[in-house]
Amino acid sequence: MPFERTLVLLKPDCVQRRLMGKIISRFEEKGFNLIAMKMLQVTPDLAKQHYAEHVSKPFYPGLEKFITASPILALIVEGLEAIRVVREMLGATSGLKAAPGTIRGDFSSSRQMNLVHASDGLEAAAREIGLYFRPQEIFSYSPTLTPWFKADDE
Ligand code: FUP
Repeated sequence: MPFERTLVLLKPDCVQRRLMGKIISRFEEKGFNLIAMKMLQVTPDLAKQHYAEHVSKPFYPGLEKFITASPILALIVEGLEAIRVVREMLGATSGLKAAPGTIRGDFSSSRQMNLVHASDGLEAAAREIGLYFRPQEIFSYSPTLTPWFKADDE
């Protein structure tokens, strides 16, 4: 099973609503490793790079205004099949459609203010990690509890 890294952003609504701790706890409790973390203010330029596929869409101006409005917390989450599993933990894009039990399903009732971003594939994860972190800001370590979260051959 692939051991992957994925970029997670706790968006401005998450920081403002004081939900960072709760959401970080979900990833920790699941057994993922947090290997990088940084608070930053997204600039319009970074927003355009991050959301390159959406820049020409009608909803983009509102999305840029939202994502640049207040600081965010960027994280790198690492673990087995982290890209797929973290996306599933987030739930559907809109908090109104996301299943109960998912982060968006439990805490969001909006399509734009959906609290969290996570990379949607290997290529996106590599690109997005590069946008937010320099190599020296990423920590490779083996948490001592690892043998209690997965078998050696997993
Ligand atoms: P996701 O992969 O679930 O984060 O969602 P998308 O890549 O489809 O969309 C990126 C962000 O644009 C979402 F977080 C929410 C926002 N968005 C809108 O604000 N309006 C829309 O109509 C669609 C997406």
